[in-house]
Amino acid sequence: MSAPVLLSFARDVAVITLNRPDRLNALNEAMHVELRACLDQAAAHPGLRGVILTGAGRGFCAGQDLSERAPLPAGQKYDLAATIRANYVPLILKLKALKVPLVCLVNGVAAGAGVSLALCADMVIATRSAKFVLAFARIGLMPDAGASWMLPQLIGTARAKGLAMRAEPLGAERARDWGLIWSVIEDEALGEEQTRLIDWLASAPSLALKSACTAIDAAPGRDLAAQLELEAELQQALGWSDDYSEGVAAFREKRDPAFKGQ
Ligand code: T3D
Repeated sequence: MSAPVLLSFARDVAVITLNRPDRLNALNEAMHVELRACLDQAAAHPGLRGVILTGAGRGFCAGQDLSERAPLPAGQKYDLAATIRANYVPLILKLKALKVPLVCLVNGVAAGAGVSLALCADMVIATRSAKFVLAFARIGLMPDAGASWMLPQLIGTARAKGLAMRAEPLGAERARDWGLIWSVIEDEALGEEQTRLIDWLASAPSLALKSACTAIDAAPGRDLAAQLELEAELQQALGWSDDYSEGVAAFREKRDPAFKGQ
């Protein structure tokens, strides 16, 4: 039996692949454990430059594996707060705590918590045939795993509520046009795009990219003065980085910079 999550490294970029294609990579208990372990392993990789999260097969992730939610004997109910706290909360927080850029390559349908997973990324790129389905209402639930927090910030409350209430698929192109994701690629270009992303992340100033994303993510909860202070602090750390020295030197010497992510 193959592992439910695959981890590989290329040029110090971690590629994490959800790997239960026959279930559209729906998240079961084993997959949660493995995914968290892969994220820990990636985070501990010396000189890590970025993380790419994608799925095997025709789906990205269909959210919670509903075969783990079969009806219980009369009088018994699942405690979803317990399963959310045990699995989804640590997963989302781990994804958001990465110190390098996280790019999600959505290779097919993302549904339920699969949408939340994708939206944790600093950049989301989807194939043209991919779609985003807030399927929760179809089974009598509401968006979780951070979706109710991320969606309104990305696309506004009217669209967030519409997607949550109607649970209709949102195609990749409309998702891009609404500002939910960064870009759309042709389905056939998936492999090429992954290689391009690895090359980009491996040569980018990863500290600077992540700091930009950290500041942008923090903005909604702050006033301008607090945001200016956060920018100053993050920029101070970047000013002390080797990448900044290299960037300025390369500019002055009229050459391409060779960033090391340090
Ligand atoms: O429970 C808690 O701890 C609370 C946390 C909840 C978080 C959540 O994510 S709740 C939402 C759970 N997810 C869903 O409700 C989505 C269910 N899936 C679908 O609605 C559809 O499968 C899709 C819209 C994603 C894709 O549709 P389609 O027509 O392209 O594919 P399909 O034929 O429905 O699925 C293909 C196979 O994958 C199929 O198996 P089969 O018939 O070939 O043996 C299907 O049963 C399986 N599959 C798809 N999604 C799931 C799944 N199996 C288990 N769990 C799934 N979520």
